[in-house]
Amino acid sequence: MTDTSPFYITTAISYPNGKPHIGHAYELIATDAMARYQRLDGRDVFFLTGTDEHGQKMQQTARKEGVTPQELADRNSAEFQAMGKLLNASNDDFIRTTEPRHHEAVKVIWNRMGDAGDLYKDSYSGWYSVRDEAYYQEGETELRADGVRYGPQGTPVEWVEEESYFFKLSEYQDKLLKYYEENPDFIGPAERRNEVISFVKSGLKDLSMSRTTFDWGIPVPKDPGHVMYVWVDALTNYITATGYLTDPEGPRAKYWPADIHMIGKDIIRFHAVYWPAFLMSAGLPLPKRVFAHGFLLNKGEKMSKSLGNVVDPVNLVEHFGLDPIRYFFLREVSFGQDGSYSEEAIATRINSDLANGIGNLASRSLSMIVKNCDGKIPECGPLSDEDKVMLASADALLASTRSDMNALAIHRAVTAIIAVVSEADRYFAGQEPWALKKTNPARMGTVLYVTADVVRQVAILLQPFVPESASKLLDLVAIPADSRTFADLGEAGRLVPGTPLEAPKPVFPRYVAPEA
Ligand code: ME8
Repeated sequence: MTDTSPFYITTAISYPNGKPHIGHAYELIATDAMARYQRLDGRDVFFLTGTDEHGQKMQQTARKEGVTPQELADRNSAEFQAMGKLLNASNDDFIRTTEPRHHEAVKVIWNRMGDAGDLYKDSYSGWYSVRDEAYYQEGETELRADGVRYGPQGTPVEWVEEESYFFKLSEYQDKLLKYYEENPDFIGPAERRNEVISFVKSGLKDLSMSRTTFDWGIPVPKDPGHVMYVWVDALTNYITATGYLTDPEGPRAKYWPADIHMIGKDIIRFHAVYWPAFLMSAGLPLPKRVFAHGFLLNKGEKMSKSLGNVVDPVNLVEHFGLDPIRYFFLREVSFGQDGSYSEEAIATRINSDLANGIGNLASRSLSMIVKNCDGKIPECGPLSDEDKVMLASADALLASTRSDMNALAIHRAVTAIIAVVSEADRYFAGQEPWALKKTNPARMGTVLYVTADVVRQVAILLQPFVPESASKLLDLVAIPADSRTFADLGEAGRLVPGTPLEAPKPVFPRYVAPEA
């Protein structure tokens, strides 16, 4: 039975204080692959991404650039949306936290926390990192030789003293620990789960929820001298877009709670501590899973707008092509761990797995069909043991990739698919269909049929990762648009003998480095 239930997946919403970098692209590509996988597997998917437009960092950057925060947000949010198009992201919505729908939802959640008795006014004094938009305990900071105090992520902190609303986070310590205990999959991967549990066990202080020393944010209801702390507003985006709070009878309310919040490891505390506590306070269902991917390292160094070592995803895509880049990051980086990349590594991957792998298998087998089988998918004769083993490997991919994807081991799913391509290469070489042409043409037809069906299944399964190229592969084997879902894998959708094929065009060209 196909599972057609709702599946809601989100990326973090990015700060549009600069253009998107490759870290943002990576998160979007990985989340897109998961969303596409679930859609092809029958789920009713809602996939959300967007921009996080309020807060002190936005206000400071805008001032430096001599524009208003809204102008800065408009300009760079457009860049993030353009990046989504460039990356072929299949998000169903793009949320901006400056939109009226978001202001409305944030007020509802704030009032619910207030009604629960969890908000009170006091004054805050402590350390704040504008770059992280985070409060830190003194013990988490460090005064370095340069005379500057830094927070745990290596960003400078400043002393803040102001009137503020507080959230009674301290009262949620035990509730959160109990929740983590009862829901072992709530936080992943395991390193992040351990990190969060030890942070919560070390003791939670009440959280400052509003700021009074600047005004670029959502005003606190009935106390407009305060704007909400940007993370209160930012986290709520996930629920805003479903209309769960503001349009409970609407078509998207069914998507809350989210199945997966996909984020980077630097923002796990906000998603796995503050967010569930806010939701508990507001009496709302909690997301099922928060999964933190690692950081992409540029020559071993963390990239960030503030460090200025940002790699522009547009350049990378223009240089290597979109699907090769998507493939590289999804295959090369163990999802959940940090990943390093270089032009050489990208080139090697493209050539070994795509050009020499699936590209070559498809072109060799399909051009033999076009030349030797009257341009039509051949009849499949009686299956030998080798044929059966080959088809069984391809048929088994749905179950194995489904379990890898559910475990967020994206790289393992991709690896398993490409392993079947290698197996098919060995099968094809071992069966020598070119030699059978004269001696046993019917047997040649069967070998080509089996190989082409492996190409079909591999192409169906590659759609989440390299959507455009996989679709070209499926065109080569003449699979109609309505027979490309996971329900068509295995026996159900076997190639139909007699279907005409055209001479295959190359789908994955070899990467040749431009002359220096
Ligand atoms: O944190 N490699 O926004 P952001 C991989 N607005 N991922 C990276 C990365 C890198 N080098 N650099 C950043 C924010 N990311 C908040 C989120 S959500 C309610 C609010 C990831 O623009 C980062 O971990 O700084 C985060 O998941 C996303 O990019 C946006 O980062």
